[in-house]
Amino acid sequence: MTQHKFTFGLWTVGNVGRDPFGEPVRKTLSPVEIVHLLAEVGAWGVNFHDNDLVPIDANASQKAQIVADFKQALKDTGLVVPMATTNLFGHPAFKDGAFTSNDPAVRAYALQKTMAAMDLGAEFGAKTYVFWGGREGSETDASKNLLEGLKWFREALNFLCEYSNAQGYGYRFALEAKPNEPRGDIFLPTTGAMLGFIQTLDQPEMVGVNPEVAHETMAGLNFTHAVAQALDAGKLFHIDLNDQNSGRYDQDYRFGAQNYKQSFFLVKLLHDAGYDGPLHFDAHAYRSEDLEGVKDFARGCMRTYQILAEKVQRFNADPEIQALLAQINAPNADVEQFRGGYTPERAAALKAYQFDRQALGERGLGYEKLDQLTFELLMGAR
Ligand code: GCO
Ligand code: MN
Ligand code: MN
Ligand code: MN
Repeated sequence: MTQHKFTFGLWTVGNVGRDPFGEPVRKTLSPVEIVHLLAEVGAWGVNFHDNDLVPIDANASQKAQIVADFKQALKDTGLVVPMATTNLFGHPAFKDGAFTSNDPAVRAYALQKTMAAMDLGAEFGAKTYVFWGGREGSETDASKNLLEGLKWFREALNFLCEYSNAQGYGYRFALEAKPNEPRGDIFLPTTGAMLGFIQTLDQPEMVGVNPEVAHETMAGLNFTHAVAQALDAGKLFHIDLNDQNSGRYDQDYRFGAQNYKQSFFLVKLLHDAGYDGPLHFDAHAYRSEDLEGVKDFARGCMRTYQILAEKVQRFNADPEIQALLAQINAPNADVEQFRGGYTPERAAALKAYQFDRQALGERGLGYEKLDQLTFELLMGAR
């Protein structure tokens, strides 16, 4: 298991199955119990929001005890804490946002709470700090000056980058987009929107993205394409894996539970690009499950990833598939002269060249065959 850096949040395997229509179906596990559960199923690391570990109303001595117990559990199991984050959505104070709340006191409190949560994460050696703005958004745009909201969010991130550097924490920030839920509309709703926004920050090199399968899928987008753009920009700092059907509520299914083929293309992209950061499962067990079912859920996420990673190796080594790909991507000596950057000579030669448009349009591409071979490989039929 440890060849992949599989991680879970305290809030994922610790999910008690509460939903808008029903009460918890599972007992609350302590952070220490969760660390032991994750060690038992073979995970590499554990992540947390400040208040997953230390309740929002804990006093100093309670906090010290919780931190000491958690450190001991990590020591006993060998689990690491690669990522930390802030709960800026649970408390009613954040009902209209945190860094983008219209209330300047809420914005200041969000900054204070995040600095304290960064201190906590750093104590455990976390190097990635995630920002998921679950409440940064609106139901009615009558309530918001959207340009002010973006400005406030930018100011907060600039402030916190400086804070991280001043403390010597060495954090890299990872911004996580989501289109909606819990707000009607969340600001910067897609990974692409985040990538654009990052370039407007004071220290863009410190800030990347934490894309999540479910979030792009909820927006009806192709998640793998979003991850490709993040990789291309050198901004894939972290990733949240789960599964989701388009057009539904935020389902947080076990990785690969619904869309096997798309999950395969995602694993293939990560593998082929050499991504070696944490693989974080931001999902939870079905509400039908007890504690054993939670372990089945966690093992299932990791095993599915490994099975798909093995399928990627088969795909990359499959002679028929590779021959087809080689044919699809065959070089064309006639147009080789047009590749590369602009020169006046190249532009003039290209303008004068005669293309056989008819032949270009008639050429069959073989994607049907390629797709069927992919399906058969995934189904174990080849
Ligand atoms: C969600 C989000 C969260 C964040 C988490 C870490 O849909 O609720 O994905 O789980 O990932 O808050 O920032
Ligand atoms: Mn999510
Ligand atoms: Mn969710
Ligand atoms: Mn997430």
